[in-house]
Amino acid sequence: DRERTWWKEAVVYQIYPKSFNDSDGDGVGDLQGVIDRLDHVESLGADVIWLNPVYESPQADNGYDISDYRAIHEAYGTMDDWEELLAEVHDRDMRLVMDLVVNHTSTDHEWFRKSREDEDDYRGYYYWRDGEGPPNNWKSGFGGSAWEHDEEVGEQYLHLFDRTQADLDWDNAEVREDVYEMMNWWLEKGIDGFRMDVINLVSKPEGLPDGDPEQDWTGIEHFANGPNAQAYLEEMAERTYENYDTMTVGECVDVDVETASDYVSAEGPMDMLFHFEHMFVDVGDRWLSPAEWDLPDLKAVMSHWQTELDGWNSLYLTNHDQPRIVSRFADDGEYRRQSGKLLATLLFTLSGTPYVYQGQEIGMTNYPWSSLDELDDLQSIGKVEEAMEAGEIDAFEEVQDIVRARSRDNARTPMQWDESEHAGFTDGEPWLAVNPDHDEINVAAAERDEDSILQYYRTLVDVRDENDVLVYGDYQLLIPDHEELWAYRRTLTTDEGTDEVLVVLNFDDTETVATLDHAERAGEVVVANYDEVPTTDGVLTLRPYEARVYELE
Ligand code: TEU
Repeated sequence: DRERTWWKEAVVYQIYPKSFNDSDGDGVGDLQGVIDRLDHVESLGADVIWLNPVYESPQADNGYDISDYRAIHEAYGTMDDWEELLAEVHDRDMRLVMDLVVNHTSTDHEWFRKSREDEDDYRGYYYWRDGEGPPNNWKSGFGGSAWEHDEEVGEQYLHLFDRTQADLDWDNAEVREDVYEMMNWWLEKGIDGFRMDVINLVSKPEGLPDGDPEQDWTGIEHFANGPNAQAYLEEMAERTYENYDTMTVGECVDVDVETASDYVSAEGPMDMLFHFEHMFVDVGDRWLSPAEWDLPDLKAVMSHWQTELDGWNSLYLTNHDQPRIVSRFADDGEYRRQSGKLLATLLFTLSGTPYVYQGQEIGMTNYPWSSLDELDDLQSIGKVEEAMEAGEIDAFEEVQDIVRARSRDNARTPMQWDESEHAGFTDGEPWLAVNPDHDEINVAAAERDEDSILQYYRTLVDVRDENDVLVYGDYQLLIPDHEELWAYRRTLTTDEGTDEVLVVLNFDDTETVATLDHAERAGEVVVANYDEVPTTDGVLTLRPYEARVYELE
């Protein structure tokens, strides 16, 4: 599907407002803080900003628990601040994509309050079931049962996430109508699209049947991609964003490439989606069970989506729910700089739209968490507490390494702007600890260093702009079984002829030699993360975490 479209050629920068920049010293990021830093986003060459939720919320899940879809969370500012942000983004010829969280609302939302009082039939807006015990064995993604008993109502309601995030019943047409009306209210304000939170969970099967108890997220085989998911998404698209020039990206938990193709094919209801298959290569069968990953597995998973998806790919290696990539997929010590550039090269030379999460462009690293009360993330806390309650562990220390490796809080430590006390994020007390390595890893230091990861991101954005083969070209994986090297060819044939590039990435901390097809045709170096790239005679010797992109002659 090579039709030229702005969102296929865009680079998206994701901003988690709570941790991006605090303008009023309350220790929490805000909209004016985002406005103050738009020059940084623009200097990267980003075309689109995806802004995580800024709506009114009790902040149990940092804004994914919405209590008013048409108001701005007070700590983030006012609707006037939001209008100013939109205007500033558009003045820079950038676009603003808002986060849409409609699988569930906060239990503080007016709809939920009315459903508890059973006012005007709002009871049917959520999944209320009577009886003492949970009606099925479904689990919350944050640990524990997916059912919460409400003493006052004498019934229980479904929550696939936190107990303060009640699942909306999308089989109720009034729910869908209210959601579409809200979406059109935002579209009329001039937003440029939506990132749609767990949007493939909105349809639950009749009877809410028990799930396989062996699944960590018990019930997921039923509530993911449910019977009406495709139909509701198509109805939503038709009734809302398809009537505007928008970009939509749906977060789809537990989706495979076949199901994904229904959601994002040219006739599908979404432009692209976030899948999770590459986010599970280092995850065991439970959140707390670590698993070693190997490069052939990561290559196989991501290559499968490059070649088998009938539709457009999103390209992401991290976000506000994932750990920092130099810590997870490469080296955040001696080879942090080379690693950050290696992973950026992968992100910008695959087929799809690249998403850069705040801090990724300066190679931010995971935080050395050492106790549960340092954490904010409901998922990390919930999973550890669940294991303690089940008697599987006695103390945090037993799972400290896996929490350090996996906690969503790794991505939520404040953005590191400079080497000052709180990394230039706030003049107050930051809501979450600032990474101690901010004295070296920060935007100001990166700006002063022509060889920084930040400068390399800027180069990659330009390289992608100048080479359509990187956007629209076919993808062919080479040497699939190589344990250390990831090599692939991109090919684009147009009326003007055929462009081919060869990408070779060394995911190891040692020098790695390989012979591979087409290397004998390697010509000009398009971009590389080491200086003095030797010419090849078909044999490539790559230094630790070395990345090279060659034109093929
Ligand atoms: O995340 C959905 C979700 O399942 C992830 O939290 C997933 O569990 C994690 O990425 C893998 O460990 C979305 C939002 O991105 C997340 O921030 C919210 O907490 C969640 O939905 C509920 O709205």
